[in-house]
Amino acid sequence: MITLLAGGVGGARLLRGLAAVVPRGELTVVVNTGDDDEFYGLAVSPDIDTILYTLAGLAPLERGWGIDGDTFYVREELDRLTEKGWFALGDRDIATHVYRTWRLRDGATLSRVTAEICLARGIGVRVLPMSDDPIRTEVVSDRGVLAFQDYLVRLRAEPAVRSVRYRGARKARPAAGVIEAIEQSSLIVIAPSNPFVSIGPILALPGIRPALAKARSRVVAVSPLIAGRAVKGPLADMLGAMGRNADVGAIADFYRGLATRLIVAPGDGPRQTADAVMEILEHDILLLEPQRAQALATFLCGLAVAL
Ligand code: FO1
Repeated sequence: MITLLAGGVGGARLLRGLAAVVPRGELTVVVNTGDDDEFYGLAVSPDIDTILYTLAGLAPLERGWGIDGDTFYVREELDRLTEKGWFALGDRDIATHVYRTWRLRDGATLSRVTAEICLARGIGVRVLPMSDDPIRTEVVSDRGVLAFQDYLVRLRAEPAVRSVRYRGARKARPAAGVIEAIEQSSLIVIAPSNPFVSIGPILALPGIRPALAKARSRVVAVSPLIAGRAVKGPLADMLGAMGRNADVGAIADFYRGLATRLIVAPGDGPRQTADAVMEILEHDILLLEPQRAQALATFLCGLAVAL
């Protein structure tokens, strides 16, 4: 069994590669729900939907989120009824949000609704929300405390980030199966997602850090930075605003004690002597093309067997 801890687009790209090489029923993904929000009264779980659409072959390869070729007629009509929206919900994407909102209102858990969507869309990977309790990632910035999508999408990640917090995480519990997946997997992979806003919410859940620390010899992280730049998203700026260097050292520091291996891009390995706790491995980690994601997935499977 391999378990991937993932956020949005970066995690989905690696997952596409893993789903192609890991036998059906042997792959679990634990997904960040700190980005979840409500738009037009609908429950939207962007990272879960990015993962589901990617696994269902519906996601646009480059953009990563939403449904490829989707139309926006509902949104256009809504903009005539209320103030112009800033979060682009496509017509086919809205069907997911209608279904999720409807089932949650019936009392189903987010895990249950996610499993129903996987079944309906023929997805063989086990997709677990990190928690069924509400957790919201908030960005403390020079523009005040911002809800995550407000910061990332409406303000285009322009505010300077001082810190990130996870409202509700302390009293939340990991969803059923999450701790067991970490305990039972021969390899746990931390996806090349933003550590602060995509992986951080998962680590903030009670029980997750101790479970990873105990399993750390089987935990490998994939760097979300290549040559000091994020492949996608605001990570490099975030690190700068927090007074950190945007380099693999910052990533190694973030996961120290939780992972014992860090995969970095060729040439990004540290010059100084190997880190006593974290083994740095070099491999192609630019995963836009599916075959490159598959090559990294094959390398990770090799690690799983070797461990
Ligand atoms: N990201 C944007 O930059 N602009 C959008 O309008 C937008 C809409 C959207 C709708 C559904 C969805 O599942 C994701 C969406 N995203 C959009 C991406 C989303 O903000 C990020 O992918 C995650 O929250 C971060 O991983």
